[in-house]
Amino acid sequence: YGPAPEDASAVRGWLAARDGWGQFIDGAFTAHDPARAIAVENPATGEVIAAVTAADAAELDRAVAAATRALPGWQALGPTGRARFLYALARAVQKRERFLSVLETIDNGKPIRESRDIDIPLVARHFYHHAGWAAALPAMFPGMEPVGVCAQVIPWNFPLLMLAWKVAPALAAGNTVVLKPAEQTPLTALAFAEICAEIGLPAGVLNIVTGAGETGAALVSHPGIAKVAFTGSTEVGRAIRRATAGQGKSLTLELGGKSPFIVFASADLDAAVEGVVDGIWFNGGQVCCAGSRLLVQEPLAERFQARLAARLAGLRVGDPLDKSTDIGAIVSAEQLSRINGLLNIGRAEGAVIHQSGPVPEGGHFCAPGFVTGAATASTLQTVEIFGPIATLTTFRTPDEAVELANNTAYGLAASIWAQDIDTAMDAAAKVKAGVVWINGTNLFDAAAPFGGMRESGFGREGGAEGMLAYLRRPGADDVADDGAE
Ligand code: TXE
Repeated sequence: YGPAPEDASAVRGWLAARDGWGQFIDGAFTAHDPARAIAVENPATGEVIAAVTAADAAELDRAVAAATRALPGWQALGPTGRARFLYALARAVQKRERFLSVLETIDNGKPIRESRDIDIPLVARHFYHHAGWAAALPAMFPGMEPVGVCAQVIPWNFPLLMLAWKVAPALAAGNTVVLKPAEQTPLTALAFAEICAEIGLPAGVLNIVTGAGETGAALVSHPGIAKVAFTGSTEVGRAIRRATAGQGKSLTLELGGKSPFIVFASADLDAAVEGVVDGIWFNGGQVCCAGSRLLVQEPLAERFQARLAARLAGLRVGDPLDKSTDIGAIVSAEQLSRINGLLNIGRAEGAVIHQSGPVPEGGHFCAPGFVTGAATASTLQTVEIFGPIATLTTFRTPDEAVELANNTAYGLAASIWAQDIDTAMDAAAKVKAGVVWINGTNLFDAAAPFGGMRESGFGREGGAEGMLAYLRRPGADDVADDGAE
């Protein structure tokens, strides 16, 4: 389905029903304070659609206190008691799939096809999966206990999905949570807060506070927090690690990337080109594990580039609510100017940027593309662009491919394309990345652990590893990362 008029009007009605949002603390919303308002805009139109309140120190104290009070009751519910709530959350998300998809698209700018077919279904799947984990926990990890009150800070590229990745395992393990969504995209988190209240999730188990970086910084440093989970930029990840060092908090960081997308000569050309569409043009390239460095083996390179250019010309950039749109709006004017700034640096450094045609006016649109002629150590090859643009580089031998792939400070993901499976498997073992896909890319599943190495951070989300990040042995602090890794 595309957004039926009634879906869009339900969202508009929901947005219009409030002048502004306060914090979701202890099961209820506090009053909005216009003096601390942060405007939320629709990136496709620039229209201001809502206002949230930047949480102050007193509100953060109240949120952490509510989560602390809720902890014993949530733990006393036991595995099946908690599983029941996680199933209820999954079902409630499914029931509101259309509403949440439209809201996500209006708030973030991503195409409705993506929020409808990927983001929101994966949110439901994540809660279902972790409902199972809640029930299975005592058998799978006997003797382990929840960590305590968790502070979770998430970015704007997959707003509700990042919430699900963080909240579902934390609650399944018996922790309580204070979560801060990104200031650009807080709305689906607030809609989720309403869902929590509606299904009767015990008050204080999940608290949602809004605000920008200062709010996030104050939250993660709060003395009542036992564990911090962060997804966002490497720079902020570093700041959080520094700020929490010595506080005895457990920490997981999921940061940026510059992931290689290696196409060997034996690759199925059509499949590999479609892979690029999913790898760098999906979500406008605003994906931490985006395949942003295309490495193509020489015999295939010319045909690959021609095919890629043709595919690029066919992409539709525009209204994210139109179900035929491939590429929506970039999340904010700031992010768009960051992308354009990097492209200008690239041009000055001698790179050639191949972008598709003109983009619509009035929103933060960016023409997708790819870059040739960028030297190995140049800006476009080394800095995360976080937009719909990948560099294209050729290589001769598998060893050279691996060397180029690992020539980065990051280590989040890699995608390898080859019909000759031995070559693919050999390269997969040598590429330094937390996740390696073969003949696929950007594949996520709640059962598969995801996370990085090097400057992409540490810790895993999803699967058994993801559950362990929210558990500890009684009396032990051996799971704590205290900044001393
Ligand atoms: O991220 P920030 P930004 C990368 C990407 C992008 C760049 C900047 O390259 O262009 O980062 O994006 C909160 N203490 N990624 O500036 O600032 C902030 O409010 C605690 C990759 O938007 O890292 C938001 O909720 N929290 C990434 C969250 O951190 C702080 C996704 C992320 O914002 C804070 C997003 C502080 N000192 C951007 N400062 C990925 N890994 O997917 C900010 N925040």
